[in-house]
This record gives sequence, C-alpha cells and structure tokens, in this order.
Amino acid sequence: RTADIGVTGLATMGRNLARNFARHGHVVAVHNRTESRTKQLIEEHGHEGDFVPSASVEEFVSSLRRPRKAIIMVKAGPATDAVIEELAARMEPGDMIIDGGNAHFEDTRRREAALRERGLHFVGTGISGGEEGALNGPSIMPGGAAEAYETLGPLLEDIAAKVDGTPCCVHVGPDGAGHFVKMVHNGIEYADMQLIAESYDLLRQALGLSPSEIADVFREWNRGDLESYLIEITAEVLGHTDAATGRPFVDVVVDQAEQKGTGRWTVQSALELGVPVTGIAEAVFARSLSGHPGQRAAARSLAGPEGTAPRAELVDDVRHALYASKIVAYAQGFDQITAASEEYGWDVDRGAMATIWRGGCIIRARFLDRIRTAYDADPSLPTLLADPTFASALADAQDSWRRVVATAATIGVPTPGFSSALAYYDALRRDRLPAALVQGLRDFFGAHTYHRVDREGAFHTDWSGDREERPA
Ligand code: 2AM
Repeated sequence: RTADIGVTGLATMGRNLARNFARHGHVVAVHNRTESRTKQLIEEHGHEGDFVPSASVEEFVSSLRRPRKAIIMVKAGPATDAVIEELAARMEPGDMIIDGGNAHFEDTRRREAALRERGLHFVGTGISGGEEGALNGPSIMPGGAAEAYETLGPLLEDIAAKVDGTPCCVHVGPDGAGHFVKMVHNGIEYADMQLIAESYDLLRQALGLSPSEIADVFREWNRGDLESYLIEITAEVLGHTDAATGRPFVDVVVDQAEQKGTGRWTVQSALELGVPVTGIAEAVFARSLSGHPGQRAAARSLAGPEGTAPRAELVDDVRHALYASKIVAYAQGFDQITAASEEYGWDVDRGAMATIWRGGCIIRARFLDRIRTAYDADPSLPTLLADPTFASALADAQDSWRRVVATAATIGVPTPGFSSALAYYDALRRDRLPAALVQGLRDFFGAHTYHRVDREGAFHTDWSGDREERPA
C-alpha cells in the first residue's frame, strides 16, 4: 500500500496529526525513532483509519506515494536537522519534507535553500492549536514553494479547522514565511494573555472582586466584542477551585510565568526589522519580571499607594481598555508581518492570515473577522488602527482606556500592556513627536545630522563653535 502522506515523530502532536489525516480518509505512513510509539499508535488508534506503520526510515520513505510528503514532528533544533537529513538522503527530486514544529524562521530559510539545491521541497509549516487542535483541526501556516502547496495544500486544508466552511490553512509565502507568521501568532498570544492578566489584576485589586466573580465578568465579556477562546478559558481558570485546599486555583499557582521562546523570538525579530511591537515586548518582559523572585523580594518594601478604586463602572472601563489594547497589539503584530514580508519578498496576504487564525488556534476570536474585513477593504492599509471600524472602536474606548491607566497608576497596579498600548496610540496620532528633540541632541553630541521641515537635505549645526547651520 502506498500512503498519501507520512508523519515521523509520534509524540502527542505528531500522533494527533496522523490520526487527523487518517480520520479524513487519507492513508498515513507513520514512523518514530523509537518503534514502540509507532506500535502504540496502531494498537490504540489503528481502527480510526488507514495507517501504514514503518520500523525504519527506509521503509517509511518507500511507503509514500510520489511526490512524497513527509511531515516531521520532532523537537526543534538539531533533531530536526538530523531527521531532515535521514529523509532527504532517501528521497527523489520533487519530494517534500514538511516541518510542522516550532522552528525559527531563519532555520527554515536555511533548510529550504539547502534542500532546494538538492531538488527537494522543504515546507516550514506553523501549526497552532496544541494537541487538541492537531487532532480535531488546527490552524495551519505553510511556507515553502507555491508549487509544493499545489499538491500538499489540499491535504492540509482537509485536516485544518474550518470556519464558515473556509479552512484555516493557506499558503503563507515562500521559505520561512509560514514559521514567521506562526511566530508572530505566538507573540500576539503573549500580548493577549498579558492584557487579560492585567484586566483580572485590576478588577481584583481595585474592586476587591474574587476570582470567581471575575470569572463571571469574563463570561459576560465573552458574549460581546471580546468573544474568543482565551477569554472563554480565562473564565474557566478563574472559576476553578483547587481541590486540595479549597482556595481559588489562581491563588495556589506560583506567580512566575514561563516561556518557551517564541515570544522572545518575535521581539528579537521586531528589533531587527525596526517594528515597535510594544504589546508583545511588554508581555515578554512581564513574564521575565515575574521570574525574578530575588528582586521582587528585595523590592517588596518599596513605597507605593495603598488603595482601591471602588467604582462599579471600572468593570466596563476595563473591558474597553482590554479591547483597545488588543487592537493595538494585533495592529503591531500585523505591522511586523508586513515588514518581514517586504524584507524577505514573501508577499504575505494579511487578510488571509486573519482568516486562518479565526479557528483552530489559541488566538481564535470573533475579532479576527474584523481584521480580515479591514484588509479586504484596503489591502494596503498602513495600520489597522486607521481602519474606519477600528478607529471608531478606539474612539469609543479611549475615555475608558485613559481612566483605567490613570486608576492603575494611582493605586499602584502595574498595567504595562494597557499603558504602553495607550502610549503607542497617542504617539501614532501625534502631529509632532519629540523625536525632533532627540535628533537635535544626537546632532549636538555626535554630529549625527538632521533633516529640516522646510528644506531638502541633511544638516549639522556647529554646536561647540559658531552655532551656524551647514549642509552635511
Ligand atoms: P522518540 O520517541 O524516539 O524519542 C518528540 O520528542 C519526538 O521527537 C519524539 O517522537 C522523538 O522520538 C522525536 N525525536 C527527538 N529527537 C529525535 C532525533 N534526533 N531523531 C529522531 N526523532 C527524534
């Protein structure tokens, strides 16, 4: 029997993807370095569809119909390179290796170039939705050559999540585009979670609401503009009681947020590209800060206000602040995709990215439909904030947003996400920015020159001499 597609690396994600293909009627070759995992998959789930198990890489590759399509689901890094080499050595021109792990897009670009030299396709593919998504329909972000997508795409679209009948899978662009977009998706997820955490913190500190009362607030919010998977599960987590102690679950969890690295990668890339992704950066740094118990202990006695802000309207204000800050965070993430698309010549369709994030992935939300509509209306939109629908949402939210940031500062609750999003909003809409003064200072101490508002060219003022201005 020849298989339509193969999966090697049968830990949870790989196993669930293989089962997803099988359940959709595809013949799936399966392989794992340690054969017991392959046997376990067949024993437990063999009845779900048509699996072709292999004990060796040779067998695995030869069980695939040409052009061969082999998905790698192993640890990112050297393991991925090792498995690529094992497969590539046994493949023929036109065959495809699909990396479904969370690889860095620069690694994907390197691997794609190397395999292209050998006549093979390498399709770095972002897959979001965790274990559950892999089994029941993830959001899939494949990069690589358009030619590879022609035969691979229909298979991936089959197993992807569907929203209104549209698969959450589209060819993102060449080489590393898929992994890049997946990285930014994860960065946005960091920002989203940070904003949710700030909302919870403020409601608890300012109003003295209990976690279960705040769970009800989130449940209510999930019926409106904020409707999303993350808001939904926030209600679940806040409403959960620890069985061992009877206390709210959030109160028994150590308050140090960990990270696997995709948020950090997003910010590193944004720094390189020169895109201000302040929302994602604040989220990454908030996690870093939480993970420094020594400094936190040393700072505990520092002066701060003691206070609450018992004003019932704060609940609605926080909802507005959350929505407005979320618009900013997404606008910044899409700016980063735009910048990378230009830098690497990917020609990414931003509306299509919003479309494939509507289902299957962690940031799935009603909101993404609005982003898609915005880019459909104006594919060259310079910033999402300028879309008429978002602009009016921000106009409706801004008074509340300002009150929330002011209240938080007054009672000493840190809201880096809300505050920096508001600062970004205010900076972007400014007629004149104090960047002019920064330019003056740079010219003063380093003769870095400046441009004038009224004349072409670069200029330098002789600050230490006659203070005459000369063309640079
Ligand atoms: P294993 O079951 O043999 O450990 C997640 O760790 C998955 O990646 C597992 O299926 C694991 O296989 C596989 N994996 C990790 N390192 C690997 C390597 N160097 N070569 C092949 N598979 C590897």
